[in-house]
Amino acid sequence: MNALQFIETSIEDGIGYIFLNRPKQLNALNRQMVSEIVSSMEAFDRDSQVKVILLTGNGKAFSAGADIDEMVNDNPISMELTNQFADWDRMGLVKKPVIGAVKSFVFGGGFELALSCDFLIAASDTQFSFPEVTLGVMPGAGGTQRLTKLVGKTKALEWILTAERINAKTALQYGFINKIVAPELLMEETVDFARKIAKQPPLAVRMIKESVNKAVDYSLYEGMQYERKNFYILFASEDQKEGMKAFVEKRKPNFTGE
Ligand code: CO8
Repeated sequence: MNALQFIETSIEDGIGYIFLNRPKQLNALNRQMVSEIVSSMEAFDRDSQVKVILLTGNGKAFSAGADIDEMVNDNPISMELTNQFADWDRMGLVKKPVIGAVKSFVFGGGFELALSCDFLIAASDTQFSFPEVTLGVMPGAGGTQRLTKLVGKTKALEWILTAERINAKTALQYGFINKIVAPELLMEETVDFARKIAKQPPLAVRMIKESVNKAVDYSLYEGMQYERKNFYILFASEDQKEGMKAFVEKRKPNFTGE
């Protein structure tokens, strides 16, 4: 991995940590930072030590969105030529579960980054918002699509057009976060949650994530076919043999990830 300028990473106990690290700018996302996030996720995806990826922000906020200073002079041609959302597409291909621990401001591109996670644990002070409309633009990294698929058109359109701040309680009520925790317990609770997933057999976790994600894009019939193939594939794994043998022998399974 190249030297990282805008994030910090570490690995501990099966969890690959990514910390957004521009706290003075409330972790506003510049292009280099997004590229570092995605490259680190991909490196964790290839690293057998890592079972789960945990993404959070250093300092007060998760992220106040795309770096407006960097975007102010953008034009359509430069954005097309740099293919600036290619990194975001790669993020969607990460196979291991990604858990976001969010707090305070989760705005704009920061909200889109959060919605790219598979799970969100939110501190009770979290505020989600898409303020893009107030800047004369709109969400561009999946916000109009992901939020709408998660909460339906009625609320997504209202929230994106009004730039209203959504608190953690409302987010939980609409089902786009998993859990609300006290701000001082955010990391502890998220690590506990991550450990529950990290101890499961990795191949089954991978196939389950892939299959559930297909439910968002595929018809029920296509999704069922996809699920079935993944179900069959798991019977080629050592962990399936071990998991079922352990059940029959009334002992705890020892999963190896193979
Ligand atoms: N970009 C650049 N700098 C920022 C951003 C940002 N999005 N947000 C905060 N900062 C900077 C501030 O300029 C300030 O810097 P300085 O100390 O040098 O003046 C510092 O962070 C602290 O911010 P504030 O003093 O404003 O802190 P407050 O607590 O008063 O306010 C707010 C916090 C309400 C979050 C406020 O900073 C704010 O409104 N920020 C902008 C939020 C916003 O509009 N976000 C959306 C950006 S557009 C977008 O995300 C489009 C996504 C498209 C695709 C994604 C590609 C990555």
